[in-house]
Amino acid sequence: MKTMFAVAVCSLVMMSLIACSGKNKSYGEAYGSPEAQTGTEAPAGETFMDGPGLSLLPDVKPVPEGTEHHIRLDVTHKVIEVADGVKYRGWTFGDDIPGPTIHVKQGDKIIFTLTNRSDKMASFMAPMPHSIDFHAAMVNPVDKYRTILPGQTLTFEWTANYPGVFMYHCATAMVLQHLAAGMYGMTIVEPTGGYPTKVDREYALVQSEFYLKGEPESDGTYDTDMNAVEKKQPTYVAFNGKANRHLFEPLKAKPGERVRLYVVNAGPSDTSSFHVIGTIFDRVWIEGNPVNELRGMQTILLGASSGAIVEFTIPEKGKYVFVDHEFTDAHHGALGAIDASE
Ligand SMILES: [Cu+2]
Repeated sequence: MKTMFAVAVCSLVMMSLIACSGKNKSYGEAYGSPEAQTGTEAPAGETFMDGPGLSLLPDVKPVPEGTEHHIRLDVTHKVIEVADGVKYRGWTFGDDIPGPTIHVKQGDKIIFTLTNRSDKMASFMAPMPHSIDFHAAMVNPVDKYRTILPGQTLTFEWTANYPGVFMYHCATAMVLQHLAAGMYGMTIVEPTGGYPTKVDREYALVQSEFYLKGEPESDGTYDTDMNAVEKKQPTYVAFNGKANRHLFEPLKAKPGERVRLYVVNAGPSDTSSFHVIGTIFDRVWIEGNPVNELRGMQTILLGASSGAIVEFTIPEKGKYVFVDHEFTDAHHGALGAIDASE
C-alpha cells in the first residue's frame, strides 16, 4: 500500500515537473535585468538606427541569427510628409514615422540603446525629453522606460518572452502628445520553432492617426493640433505613416500566393477594423501569437496598441485594397492596396 502511495506521489510530482517544463519551453520567462544606464555619449553621423533585423515599413527583414542583439534607435525631430504634399513636424524613432520594425525571436535578449538627438535638429523644433516603452518586454517600467533629456543616451536589456507583434512607443508625459507626434513602431517576436504556416510574401503595417492644425506655420509645415488630438478628430489616418500611401506604393503579390501581414494599430486613440477587400483571412493570430488563432475572419478589430498577424490567399489576378473598415478612417487615408495584377 505504502509502495503504491509512493508511486502515485512520484507520478504526480513527475507530471507537474513535465507540465512546468512544458510551460517554460513555451514561454522563456526570463525575468530580471541590470539597471538601465543613462549617459551622454551620443552617436555622431547621419544614421539614426542600427542593429540586425531592423527594417523600414512595409518591409520585414529575416529574423537575425544568434540570441543577443544590440539595437540602437535615435530620437529625432523631423518634417515628415503625412499626406501627399502635406509636411508635418513630427518626432521620430530612427528618423522615420512609424519607427523601424524590430524583428527578433522568442527568447532573444535585446541590448537596447536610445539616444535623444532632438537637440541636433532644425531650430524651429524645440528639443524635448523622450523615452521608449516596449510592449514586447517585461521589465520595471520606472527604470527602463525612464525619460532622458536631449543629448542623453539610455541603455537597457530586455528579453522577448512572448511571441507576437507588439507596439513600442515614447512614454514621456504628455504621452498623448508624443504618440500624436509619431513616436511608435512595431516589434515582431517570432515564436520558438517559427510559425505553423509557410507564406510567399510578408509585410508590416502600422496604422496611426495624425492631427494637424488647420493652418500651416510660416514655413509651410504643419504642427500638431492638441485640441483635435484630445477630441479624437484626426486629419489623417494612415498605414505606414502617410495617408493612402500604399494606394500609390502598392504591396506586391501574385495570384495564388499566401500573404502574411503583421499589423499594429498604434492609435494613439482610434480603433481599427482591419479588412482586405476580396479575400478572407485564413488565419488570424491575435496579438501575433499563433496560440491565439481564429479562422475564416473577414475583419480583425484592433484597439489602440493591439496587433495581429493575418494570413490569406490572393485568389486571382487583381488589386486587393486593405482598409480600416471604420469608413471614416478609410475616408481620412486608412487605405492601401496589394497589387496582384500579374
Ligand atoms: Cu517622446
